[in-house]
Amino acid sequence: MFKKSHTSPYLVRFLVITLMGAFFLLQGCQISSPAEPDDKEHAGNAMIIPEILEDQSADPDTASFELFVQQGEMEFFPGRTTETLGYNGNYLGPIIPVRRGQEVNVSVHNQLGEPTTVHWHGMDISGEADGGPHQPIMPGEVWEPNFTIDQPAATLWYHPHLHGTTGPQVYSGLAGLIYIEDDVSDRLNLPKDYGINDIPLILQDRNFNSDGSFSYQLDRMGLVPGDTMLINGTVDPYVEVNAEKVRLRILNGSNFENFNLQLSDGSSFYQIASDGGFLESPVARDSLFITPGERMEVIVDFSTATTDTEIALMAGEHPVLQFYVLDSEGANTEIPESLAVIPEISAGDDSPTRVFELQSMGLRGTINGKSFNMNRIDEEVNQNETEIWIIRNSRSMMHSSGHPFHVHGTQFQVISRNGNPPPPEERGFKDTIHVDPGEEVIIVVRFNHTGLYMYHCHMLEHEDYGMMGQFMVQ
Ligand SMILES: [Cu+2]
Repeated sequence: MFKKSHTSPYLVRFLVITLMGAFFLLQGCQISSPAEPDDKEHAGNAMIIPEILEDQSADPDTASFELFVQQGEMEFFPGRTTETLGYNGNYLGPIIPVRRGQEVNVSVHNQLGEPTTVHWHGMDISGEADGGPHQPIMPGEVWEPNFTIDQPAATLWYHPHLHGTTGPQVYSGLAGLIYIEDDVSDRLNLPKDYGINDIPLILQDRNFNSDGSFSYQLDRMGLVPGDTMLINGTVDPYVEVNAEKVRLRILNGSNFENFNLQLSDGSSFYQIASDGGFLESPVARDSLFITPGERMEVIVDFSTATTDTEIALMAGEHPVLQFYVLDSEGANTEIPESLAVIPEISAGDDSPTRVFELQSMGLRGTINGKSFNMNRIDEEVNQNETEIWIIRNSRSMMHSSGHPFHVHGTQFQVISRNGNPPPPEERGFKDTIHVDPGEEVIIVVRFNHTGLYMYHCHMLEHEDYGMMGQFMVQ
């Protein structure tokens, strides 16, 4: 599925330039600039592409991974050191590659001086393996969940979920992606060349102090607005692409911030997947509104672009990722007319219905008027029973925040938004849904496993300050 031994054009170019350089140096020549026409000087920093975590199991039906939660250091700005946290590295974590049907075993080693958890966000999974606040990993301990992947190809993610410290731990760098592949994703002729035309984008806004350290400061409204965008842990990033279709797997990994993404030339692109996998067919988009916790996969068609094409990904008014188009064609991939068949989660007239009222004022948010209590089970749900959940964000003078509502342990479907059918991009599987003030979103949901799970606002400071509830599935 992932080509781990791929010889990239960059590697070839690097080797050629290195060999040429060695040759010229031996000749006593000075090299002023590389001879390669593509190798322009780019402003900014080459975007970091996360590693793919090695599956240590030889059996294709199982996958085994080792994650080390550790402290690290980054130089986001030259000459200034930032103390960070990361999985198997200094900042963020590797991509965990799994396949539908695989039994997955993970050993999570907590090498921090504080407890943490690892939550598999978007995974259809038992409560025990979910990695929520009830599965703390103490310093020096190892947590070994195992679970079977039984959901469609999708881009999920993992991050800490200890109650009260999720915000600061994620802010320091604890987050990573999970790629699920299956027969459907195998069959589609989509861009799949990891890091070349299938590129992850973990978007995070951050604030820094002048010494380079992170400035994790809540303002009076309880917000943590960041003035610097990191993509995959890179400040001011650029990425080189071939003149081909490029798939971007986008995660809003920010603690609090929503992003409005578009291309600098205003051109449209195609959304092919939402949180829980492929849409039935690609949806042409001019812009993407993406809220914390959400993932969207899009294809940008660079196949007619040239080396002169100037194009950037914008977040609002700000360019956040510069694309440089190389003088090479790349792979012949498609934006297929149909992507996947999405089985409908259908509810009956007698399906249990629950209402979740979201309210917040500054830092303090509640759901159904309640603040999180780990010793209280808020909802009891029957396994394999389809339910209707109504999520309301009541409008008032005092609070005007939208909230990303996230449900653990499942992928749900949207029935309606404000009484209307959901827009096409919200007709796939979802695990996180934005609800603006005054809005009502109705979802249909079913839990295939048992255990204790969370529902909460995915603005991490709202979550840490109690905008979360828990439900028991049995
Ligand atoms: Cu919120």
